[in-house]
Amino acid sequence: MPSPGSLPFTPWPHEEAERYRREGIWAGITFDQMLRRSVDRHAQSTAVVDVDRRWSYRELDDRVDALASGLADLGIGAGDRVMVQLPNRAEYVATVFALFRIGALPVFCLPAHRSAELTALGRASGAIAVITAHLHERFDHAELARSVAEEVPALRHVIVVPEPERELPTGVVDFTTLTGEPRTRPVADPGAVAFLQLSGGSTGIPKLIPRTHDDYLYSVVRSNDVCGVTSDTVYLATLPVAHNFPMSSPGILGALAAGGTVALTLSPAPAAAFEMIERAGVTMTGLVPPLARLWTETAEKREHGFDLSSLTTVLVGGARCPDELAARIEPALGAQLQQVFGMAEGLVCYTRLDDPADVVTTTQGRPMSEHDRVRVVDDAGEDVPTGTEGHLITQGPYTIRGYYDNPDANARSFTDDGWYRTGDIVRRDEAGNITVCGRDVDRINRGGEKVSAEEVEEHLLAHPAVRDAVVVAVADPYLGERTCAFVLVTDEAEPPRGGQIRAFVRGRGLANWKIPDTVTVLDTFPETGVGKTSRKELRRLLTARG
Ligand code: OOB
Repeated sequence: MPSPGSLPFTPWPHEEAERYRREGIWAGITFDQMLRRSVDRHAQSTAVVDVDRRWSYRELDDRVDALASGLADLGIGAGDRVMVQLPNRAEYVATVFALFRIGALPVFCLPAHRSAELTALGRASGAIAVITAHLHERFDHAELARSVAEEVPALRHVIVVPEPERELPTGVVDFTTLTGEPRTRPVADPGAVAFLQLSGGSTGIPKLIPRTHDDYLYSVVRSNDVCGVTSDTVYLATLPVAHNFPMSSPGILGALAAGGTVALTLSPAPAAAFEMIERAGVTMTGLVPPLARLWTETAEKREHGFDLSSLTTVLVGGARCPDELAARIEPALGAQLQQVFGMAEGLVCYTRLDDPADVVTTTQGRPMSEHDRVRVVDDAGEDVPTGTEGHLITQGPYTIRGYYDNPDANARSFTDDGWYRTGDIVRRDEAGNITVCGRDVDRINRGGEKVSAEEVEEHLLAHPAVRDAVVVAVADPYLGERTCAFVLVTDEAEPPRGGQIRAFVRGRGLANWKIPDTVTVLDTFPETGVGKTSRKELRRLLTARG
């Protein structure tokens, strides 16, 4: 088992790291220390509210302590990786901080992940445990985790948050039995990796993102400044909370760092989320554009019957927010819009609270830190003039220098001198505001959830009758983009239909959002001049078919 210091990750160059420390950009504390500070200052304030619980900072801290001891008694310790697949409930917060307290690294999984993703994540991270809920949205996650553990020998512990009145399957650890007396523990190195986050749009081998306490806490504290987060903030985690956006932009970690309150909703639909806004006095939340549209349309009808007057700020990001929608959000929800353009690898841009309306509704903002370095370059890597589209590359105090244990991905995604290639095509104006125009990688952005064309193509090709497959994005009025697959099939008496191939892909245990929205069987693929399948041509073809 590698010690935290020997995890396969690429640190910042020594001199740069020294500067970040010297200038206090990296505060030199861990997430555990951050929580303890908030507990000291705000012991009686509400830290966490979910559908049926309300914990003060003191209660949260006690639960974290007890759970940390229970996890340690199982043999989980510093440097161990633990997959966390929990929905938006209070246990999520306790679990993540208990893992931080013992120096173990959460590996952030999403409730929508299924066997294909969890198995790949388990293997790539070398996780020794998985913590999941028993049932979520009628799906049995305990059974899923158990079957994944059979495939991944290193996964020794399956820990499950039970459901009232439901028996847990055998062979799993009941989360509620993990408890023990508080202990004195060594403090982790703030420069060490705190957790592994999943990159949007990974290939079959997931790209894991190692974030250190120092770098991530900086991104959280900067986000708090830019978004005006204080101890009065009540942040509602509407999106699946393991995503980088609701976690840290400014997210639940921002609220906890400031001594504010984290509210969690299991469902992002207006009925559940609006109820929570009224009940917890939510002041801030983060939404992807399709949800922002749903909330806006619901609020515009003025029939929902909830009091949303506590809401002051709505962050929208994860995918391009259409200008037309951006202009409707403030009047409908009575809260200021902040666009956020970020990535789990690091860089986060925000529109500012005092920006003019046209900047807020038509751009995705500018980098949150003066220490972020961004360049917009052409195909040859030369900087393009202001206002011209180009590839966005970036570097800075909270943008990673390499993926976890993945030299191939590093060679593709980072320049030789350590700039992260975001894959985004952008335009920058005189004031530095960035507008996202497109992307140069085969990634579909399905309403904020990323789909790697290559990953889905691999699953399609596993079908015995599929000889070739191409997955492309097609514009969708609600999601922004949806996923369309084109396949060539072998000569058979009864070739499979698109629907059957979709069912096959689903059966391989893929998260729902990655199942192609349509699968079209073609006789041949259109070809480019050099005989290579042209994704552009396929996209045009599908669009022409309507
Ligand atoms: C967020 O993080 P990821 O890692 O799931 O996805 C990053 C990618 C970006 O490279 C870009 O392609 C796209 O998502 N994206 C946007 C966007 N925000 C993200 N594209 C257009 N407009 C936007 N506003 O998605 C993420 C991480 C932190 C905060 C917010 C979002």
